[in-house]
Amino acid sequence: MQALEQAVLEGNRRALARLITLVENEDTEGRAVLDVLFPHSGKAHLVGVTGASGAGKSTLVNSLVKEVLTRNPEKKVAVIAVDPTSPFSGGAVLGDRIRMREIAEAPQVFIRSMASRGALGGLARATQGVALVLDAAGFDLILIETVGAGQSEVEIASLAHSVLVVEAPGLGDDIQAAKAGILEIADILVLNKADRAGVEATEMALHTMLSLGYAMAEDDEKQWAPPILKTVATEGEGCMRLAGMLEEHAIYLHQSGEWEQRDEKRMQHLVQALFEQQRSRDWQQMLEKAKTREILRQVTRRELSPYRAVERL
Ligand SMILES: Nc1nc2c(ncn2[C@@H]2O[C@H](COP(=O)(O)OP(=O)(O)OP(=O)(O)O)[C@@H](O)[C@H]2O)c(=O)[nH]1
Ligand SMILES: [Mg+2]
Repeated sequence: MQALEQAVLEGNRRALARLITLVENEDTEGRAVLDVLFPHSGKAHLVGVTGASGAGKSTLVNSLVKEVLTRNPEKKVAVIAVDPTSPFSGGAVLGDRIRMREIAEAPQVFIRSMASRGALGGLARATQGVALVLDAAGFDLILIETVGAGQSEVEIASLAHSVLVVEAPGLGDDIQAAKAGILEIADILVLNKADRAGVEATEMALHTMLSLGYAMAEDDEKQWAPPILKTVATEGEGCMRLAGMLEEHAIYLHQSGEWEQRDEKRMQHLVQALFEQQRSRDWQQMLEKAKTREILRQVTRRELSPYRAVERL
């Protein structure tokens, strides 16, 4: 075990991949290594990249990372591509690999795909664990790509310092009010596929929605106004500005004290998730199997309501 943590700290990629698998599987050995590595974490800039499926997130991550490395070849960058849609969508993971092939070969870049298993909460826990490992292993920038599907965007906001929301024209110019939720978590709005028809209309709609959001949240004295950046991810267009904007946001977070605030929230979120998981495990262990089965049967027979069943258990 000591060998594993040592190897990870020394930058051994195979050791890193192995540890990530252990953490993903919530293995006890992985946890023990994480205990030791944890004090080394806390330096990385965690960036969430979210948006509708097909908006161009992976392509954008590829171009953005290329740009970041051009600006600073020393930088160590990791990408976590989360696929919460389906446990069977090996295709999406493969697609990510293809979209990110240009950066995948760089020695200072590490890419990890994670498929969903079980509940969303489990995915968030695992993602946090993997991000902690990469942070402790010395990655300066960690990008977390996830499809914006309801719950997951709220979760990404709770585990990143900066959130990029990727939009594209044609996904409906009548961007419904329902979308306000995802705009709310954006620190930077990326309007990708700016080479497509209808960009202007989408840009106007986004501006309107953003200003509406601001009018409503005027009292919360937020000083960072999320900019809208147009990109053509396939050509790398606009990615230089995006890389610069991310650096600016990190500086803003440090100067305003928001970096610490977000970190605190993230740790609170993680500890709470782990606590709930543990409590549920303890509870399940305490239950007597035969009695539980009998109570469940009573619920199925409609003799007992589910609420009363929980009380009984
Ligand atoms: N025209 C144009 N096409 C783009 C642009 N960016 C990405 N695409 C294309 O859009 C398609 C989807 O891109 P992805 O990067 O896989 O999108 P994604 O958001 O990661 O998709 P999921 O991971 O499946 O949610 C691909 O065929 C890309 O080549 C762009 O700026 N302009
Ligand atoms: Mg993708």
